[in-house]
Amino acid sequence: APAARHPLDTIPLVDISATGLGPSPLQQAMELARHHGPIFRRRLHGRDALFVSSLELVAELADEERFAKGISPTLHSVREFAGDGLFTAYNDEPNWAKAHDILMPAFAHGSMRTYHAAMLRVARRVVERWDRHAAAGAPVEVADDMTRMTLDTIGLVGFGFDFDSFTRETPHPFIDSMVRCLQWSMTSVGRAPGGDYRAVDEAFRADTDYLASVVDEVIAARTASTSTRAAGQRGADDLLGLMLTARHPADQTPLDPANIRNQVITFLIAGHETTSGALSFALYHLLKDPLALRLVQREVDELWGDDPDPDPAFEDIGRLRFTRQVLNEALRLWPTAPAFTRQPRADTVVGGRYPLAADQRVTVLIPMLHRDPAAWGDNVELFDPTRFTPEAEQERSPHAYKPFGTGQRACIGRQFALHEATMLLGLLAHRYRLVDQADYRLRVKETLTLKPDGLTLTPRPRTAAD
Ligand code: MNH
Repeated sequence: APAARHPLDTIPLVDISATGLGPSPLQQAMELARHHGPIFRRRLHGRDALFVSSLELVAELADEERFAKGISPTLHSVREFAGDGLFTAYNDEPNWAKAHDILMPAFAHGSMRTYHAAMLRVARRVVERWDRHAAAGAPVEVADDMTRMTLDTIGLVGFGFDFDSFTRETPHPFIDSMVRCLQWSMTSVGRAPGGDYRAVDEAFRADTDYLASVVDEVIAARTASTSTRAAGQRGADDLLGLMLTARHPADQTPLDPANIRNQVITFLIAGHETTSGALSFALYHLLKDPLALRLVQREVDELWGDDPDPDPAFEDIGRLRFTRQVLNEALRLWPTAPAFTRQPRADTVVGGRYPLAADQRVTVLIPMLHRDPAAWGDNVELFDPTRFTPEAEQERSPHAYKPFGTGQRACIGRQFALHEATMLLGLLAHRYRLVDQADYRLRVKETLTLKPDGLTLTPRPRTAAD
């Protein structure tokens, strides 16, 4: 009798052990998807991972009755420094639901209003810095400045802690350590058997220790000041305030200290790294697409006229519809958290023919979903913000666009990121022309998240003519 077939045998299998993961595992997986189609298995040193990238399959995986978030080996390795924080918690760990319920109010729409002033204050730090570069005719390092901005924003808004990134020559040391930790996680699944990783692991431990010391500093700054803080000063109801004092409605217990530290590190990372990349890609596209920049400028000019130092109101940001479309489209082409993983709740079949066991994780390659012609037409590489007009969105499947993940475990910070990013993009476009002095060619750098590598531009003050 013929040998029994493995249930996944009908799915293409690609063994990449000879080449390894390389510096860009996500872009490597995108290439594999282009060659092998919307579902394939990747084998690396005997370990297999299953990837999908079509609207048809993702629409099934998004069904919360049949699937839930899965923790991939990569995400599992992030637990080395983020533990059972919201992003990396297993669905059935009690601390996930507890922290989710406690922290949710900080992300309700009404809360964004209370963050607006601090977000604006940090956005103005970017403007000050870019003014100095504009006066000197010097280019800015886009991703570095966006990281300064988003780190200072989550620090101030979430934790009342000022990382003060704009008075530093180089980004806060938290950034370098964090990037190395993310890189350690990204490459950990690619380890060759028998390799010697002792030095790498030792360096990693030093970085996780340093991240933990920053967490201690952030918490200590709050607990030391609580007794002396004037009544009514902000703090009690921000993220850290909720973490330290709020009790779970179900059992009236607060978060335990170990979990609080995991949440602080989670929010310091998740709260800035991907937003920084999203802004950097949006600026890349505005640099390369004068018409899009012109349309953003028309929109902000309508609101703020030619006042060089406008005072955007909270409500203004929701009115920046085209600016928001630019961000949406930037996140279509390069979703900066480029993959999420799903796991069946029970044995099932997807695509009408691929059987999946309940323990079989499936990773969605979001940039390929965002390039599926079934959802996006024939010209998928074209940057076109009009893909996100309300009419166009109405006609598209809700599963065609997933830069913030899906379901119960989707991004909690989406409105936070979009408010912060739309405001900054609007302010920058209002004030500057963008000069592509380096004739930049896009290279996408991967550190688990995505950034345009080495992007620089020279901001110039706008004149009456532009
Ligand atoms: Mn965010 C989960 C993308 C900004 C905090 N975020 C996710 C997921 C994606 C994602 C994708 C789901 C991952 C998965 O299913 O495994 N997040 C983004 C992007 C941006 C972003 C593209 C910016 C652009 N995220 C933010 C901000 C914050 C934040 C800002 C906080 C202020 N995100 C989170 C947290 C989770 C998450 C926390 C985990 C939520 C949960 O599982 O309960």
